Amino acid sequence: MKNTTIDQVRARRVWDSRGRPTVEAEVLLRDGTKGRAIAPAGASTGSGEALDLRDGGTRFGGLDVSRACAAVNEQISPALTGFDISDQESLDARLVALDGTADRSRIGGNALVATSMALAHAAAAAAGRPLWLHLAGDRQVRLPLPEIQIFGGGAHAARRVDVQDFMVMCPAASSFTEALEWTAEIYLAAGALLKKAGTLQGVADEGGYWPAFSTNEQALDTLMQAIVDAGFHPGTEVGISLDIAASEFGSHGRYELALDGRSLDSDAMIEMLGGWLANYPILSIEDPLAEDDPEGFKRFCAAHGSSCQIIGDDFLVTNADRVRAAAKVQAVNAVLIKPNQAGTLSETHAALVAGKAAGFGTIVSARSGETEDLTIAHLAVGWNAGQLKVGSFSRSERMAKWNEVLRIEESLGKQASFWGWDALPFRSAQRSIG
Ligand code: 2PG
Ligand code: MG
Repeated sequence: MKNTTIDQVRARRVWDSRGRPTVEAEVLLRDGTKGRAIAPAGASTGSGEALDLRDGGTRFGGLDVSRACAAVNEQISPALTGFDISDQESLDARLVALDGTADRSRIGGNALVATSMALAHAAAAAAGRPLWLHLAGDRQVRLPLPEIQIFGGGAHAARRVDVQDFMVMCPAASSFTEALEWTAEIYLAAGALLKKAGTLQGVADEGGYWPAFSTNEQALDTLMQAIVDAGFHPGTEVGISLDIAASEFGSHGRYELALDGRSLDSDAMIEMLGGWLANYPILSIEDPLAEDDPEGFKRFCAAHGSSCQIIGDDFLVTNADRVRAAAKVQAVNAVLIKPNQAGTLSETHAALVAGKAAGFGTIVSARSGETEDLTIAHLAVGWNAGQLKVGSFSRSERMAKWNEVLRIEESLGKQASFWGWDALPFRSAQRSIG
């Protein structure tokens, strides 16, 4: 008989994809079973996110995590030792109570999320199953539709262009494997176009090409050309997905587009984006307005929600209450799901469930600061989220996640099925929520 009681939780400092310190937590059970996970970190963060605990001062730009690691070793470990690993929700509730703050600033969102994910890994290991299967249980799951960055801008590329993520989605692919194959061709074609133009300058934080463009529209045109050059039909086979991350350049109803010197109010911003939606096959648009502009979100969603996925990221910060409130007033039709915005996996799952209950698209997402940690690949499949956003198609902290989903797809054999178009909320006629 296995002893699945928690013996110890310990933390160590490791380093993320931007070379910054982050927290790795390791959960040890009495029978020797282990679970391990690493906290990611955002750059374009919503003001309502769980706060990371960082040391401040001058060392590593103030980003060291010795206090967060100490919190795991000295506070979290004694609080969880002696409890059985099987009930994630009650263990997460203990973590939330131990922190005791609304913004998770005492123990730190980084300490909490690393621990919470490590608990899930330990539980799966104790059950002798991969994490995705442990989470799915008997429920049928489908492989997620990936949205994959081709150009990285905004806060991930020194604001070289205003828009943060220029991505593609391949909903007409027949499998997750095929969606990656199509994306690989498009990524290659985009690189060739930049090389020809003499503007190939390496990659941004999430592995997308550095956006050496003189307007945001030029980036869109180049993306269109890359899709065509790779041999695909824009719109029917491959669509564009944008993360505007508008909170980064907008507040109090004003939006300052640095690249072309435009200053827009909320309505002008909606009009500009509406023009893009009319001219390009954009299937999905994230944070089109700033987090403090709920009325703008509502107007945008009323105008475009029947033909485009409209995602709340900074606007909803993976918070179930905010998701329900947004659903009530139809401010978005999709929610981005980031575990470290919420703090624990149970709260993250609650936000996803609230999204599904509202008929929203649900997209499990990485952060711009990532590591080799694979947890989100398992969450996207095991929770049957429908979509997965990991960054681009280069850099191993990104490819590790895509590759993990490939392994899961292979392990499902003939039972593997791909969300494809059904993942998108405006295609709800064909969409089965589950
Ligand atoms: C986002 C993410 C990923 P960050 O805004 O969706 O692209 O960026 O982790 O910096 O918040
Ligand atoms: Mg975002």
